Amino acid sequence: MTDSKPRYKTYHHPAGGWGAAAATAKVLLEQSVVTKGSRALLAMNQPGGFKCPSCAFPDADCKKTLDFCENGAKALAFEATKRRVTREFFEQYTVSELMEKSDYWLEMQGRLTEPMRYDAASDRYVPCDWDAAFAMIGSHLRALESPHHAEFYTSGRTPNEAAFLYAIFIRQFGTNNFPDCSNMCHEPTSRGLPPSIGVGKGTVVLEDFEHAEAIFVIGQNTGTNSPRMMTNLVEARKRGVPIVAVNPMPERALIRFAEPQDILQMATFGSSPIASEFVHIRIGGDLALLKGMMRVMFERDAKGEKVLDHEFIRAHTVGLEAIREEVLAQEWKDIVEVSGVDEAQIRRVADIYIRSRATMICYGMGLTQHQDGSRLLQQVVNLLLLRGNFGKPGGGISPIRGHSNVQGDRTVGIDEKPSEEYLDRVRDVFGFEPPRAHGHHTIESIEAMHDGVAKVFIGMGGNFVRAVPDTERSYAAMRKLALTVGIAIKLNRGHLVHGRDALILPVISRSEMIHTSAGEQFVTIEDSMSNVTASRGVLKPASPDLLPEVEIVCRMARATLPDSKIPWESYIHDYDLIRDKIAAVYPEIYSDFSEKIKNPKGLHLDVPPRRLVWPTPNGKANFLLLPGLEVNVPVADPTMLRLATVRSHDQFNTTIYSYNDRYRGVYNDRMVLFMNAEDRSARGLESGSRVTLETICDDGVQRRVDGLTVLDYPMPRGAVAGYYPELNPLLPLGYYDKISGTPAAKSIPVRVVT
Ligand SMILES: Nc1nc2c(c(=O)[nH]1)N[C@H]1C(S)=C(S)[C@@H](COP(=O)(O)OP(=O)(O)OC[C@H]3O[C@@H](n4cnc5c(=O)[nH]c(N)nc54)[C@H](O)[C@@H]3O)O[C@H]1N2
Ligand SMILES: Nc1nc2c(c(=O)[nH]1)N[C@H]1C(S)=C(S)[C@@H](COP(=O)(O)OP(=O)(O)OC[C@H]3O[C@@H](n4cnc5c(=O)[nH]c(N)nc54)[C@H](O)[C@@H]3O)O[C@H]1N2
Ligand SMILES: [Mo]
Repeated sequence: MTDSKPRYKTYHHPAGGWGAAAATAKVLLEQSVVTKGSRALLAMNQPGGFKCPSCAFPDADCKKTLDFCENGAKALAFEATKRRVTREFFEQYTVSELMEKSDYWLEMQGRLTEPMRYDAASDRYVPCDWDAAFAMIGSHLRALESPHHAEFYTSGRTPNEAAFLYAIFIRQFGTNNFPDCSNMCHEPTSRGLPPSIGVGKGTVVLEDFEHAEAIFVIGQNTGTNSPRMMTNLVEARKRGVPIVAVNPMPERALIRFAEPQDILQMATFGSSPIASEFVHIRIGGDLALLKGMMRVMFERDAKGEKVLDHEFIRAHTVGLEAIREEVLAQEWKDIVEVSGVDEAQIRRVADIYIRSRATMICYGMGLTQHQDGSRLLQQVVNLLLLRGNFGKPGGGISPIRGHSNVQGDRTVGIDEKPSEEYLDRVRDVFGFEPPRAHGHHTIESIEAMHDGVAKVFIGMGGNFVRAVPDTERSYAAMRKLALTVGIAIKLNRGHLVHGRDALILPVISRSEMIHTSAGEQFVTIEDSMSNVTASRGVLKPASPDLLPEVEIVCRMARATLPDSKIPWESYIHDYDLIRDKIAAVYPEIYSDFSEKIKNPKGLHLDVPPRRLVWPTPNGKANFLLLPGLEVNVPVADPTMLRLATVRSHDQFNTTIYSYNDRYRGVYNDRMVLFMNAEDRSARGLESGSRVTLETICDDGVQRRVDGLTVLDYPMPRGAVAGYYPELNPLLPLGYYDKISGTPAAKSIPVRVVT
């Protein structure tokens, strides 16, 4: 913990600009990576370089020499740090002692350097060579009564080549248990969109920003979580394109932004206004807003105005009439109450949408992390279909993905519910019969651990126990396991909450070079807009004892499946051989992969709705109904507040870079609760009071977090926000979207107890 005192003050400057430049310089300095880091920064997101390990937003057209952003630089600095976690470090601390340290402290210890094994007698991690580590994994997995007793997690930084082979290895082992970070993130996109438009991905590409006539940014904190997208928003704004931001928090960068790469703007301390409409939505109020907008359209259509694209609707869609009837049955009074937005603004926003001939709707966790997240996204599609916003430049749906390769991992087989088509291809290409029964998503994997069914957990990246809901229960579930394996670059909580046996396996990171007997290798990454590009590290690995993720997968496979006919050893050395197999399993999108990836711009994976082709069972785009206005089960408790757990500006998921959240004016503190001043005084609280939050849930478990400082913040009434992962103990395991399994982390029903 930093020893400075907490400070709270309103941030008056634009987001980005000199503040961002200064923060970038500071973080590079602190991690002692100035020269090394600057060299790496020059190679980041450039042809021949590596892909930024931070977010999944695509790169601009390489026009700029320094196409990076503050948070990309932070992610890189924390990877390229000079600090090291060595065997001497592990000698110094027992695991119980390490458990007392904060996540921030663990992160600051630096890069892992060699494989370690848990020794129960001393309660310490001790060195263990790679062969012994793989042998331990193999013997645990082979000893299981059923392959379904193991859980194989993936976090979205893992590149395509490693993820593809991991999926093959695990299926040859015999299970589809693939809990994934996507299960907590954009799974509603992957599961909700296919019944609507036939694909579980976004339909826009970067150039669409140049053609859009209106852009909606719903439930996404762009300036912090996808800063490179700010460039596109600023450019669109300069063209006079209306941008509508829908958010319960007036996120600074969505209101005003100075572009760090625009030297003139920085020299003059200028900034561009971003949103032309800021819609201050209640938490979970988006469905009511969308229905309000649709209601305006149907009302005006009934008066004979040309607000619907009838030609598109007739040619491409099914189901309009049921939607029209249901939407017109919603009363304005209810729409206004549930959304928290007045009718005049809804009409204004609908008018912006109606006037635009090409609209993009971008969204993030503010839409996905609700109990009906998947079906909510289908309503976003409904709105887009009404004006034919597919298959034309500037129109479409744009999920802004999180991890840099989370979409790619899904594409190449990390999927607990794989399609029959994929399984048949795996059988034909690799010559074994893969399991057909669906496996566990993240929540189901924790339930299986809890019930004593799961015995082994392997984490390919990520920080599973910190990312998942119900912290205490999830810790207890992990501790029941026979073996936990953390494949990682940094020490994290997931290595300390472990099974009877436990391994930490350190890997070569995104920014570092991979050399094998066949020469230098590169990996590939798919961004949020389906572009696949090569990523080649430029730095020397943090330690000579690190392995690439591909090699770890292949050697786990060899140790577990000694009779496997798959040439795992060859894949360790030559990644083109892996890409040839990806092409064989996915010929429609990945044909000639090894050739096409030589193009510095990579390849774009086909997204059929862009061509007005709908791979749905009826071959049409479907208007789908979500009755009513609520996306969460209503709670009849007048003391209830809806809690959104969000990211600060200085964290990457469970990695805490600092205790500051500059744009929200919070310094040296993460245990805060953003609250509307009227909600605060209604509870008899002073600004700055310390409170406890308690979850409202009828499953008999008490969930509380103490020591939260209440901050006055322009939240809508009834809505509060605080930081993830500190508030994960409040999120019940059973509180999730049933279609996708995604925890409803943006709408936890809580009350204040003092
Ligand atoms: N620097 C940095 N970059 C990141 C990450 C990071 O942690 N740090 N994480 C990466 C990952 S994995 C992901 S998934 C993305 C996440 O990026 P975001 O989707 O931006 O994620 P969050 O910070 O969780 O916040 C989502 C936004 O939703 C708003 N919100 C909350 N409830 C509602 C609601 O009911 N309706 C609406 N309309 N809005 C709501 C919040 O106020 C917040 O602005 O970013 C990725 N990029
Ligand atoms: N309450 C609440 N919970 C949430 C969310 C929320 O908004 N609210 N958001 C959810 C979302 S969107 C997501 S995506 C999940 C994130 O869940 P995870 O993806 O599991 O978590 P991260 O914090 O991104 O994982 C960080 C760890 O990954 C390892 N790592 C980093 N780079 C690499 C690499 O190149 N290779 C390997 N093998 N390991 C690497 C590091 O050791 C680091 O400690 O959390 C979810 N949980
Ligand atoms: Mo995410």
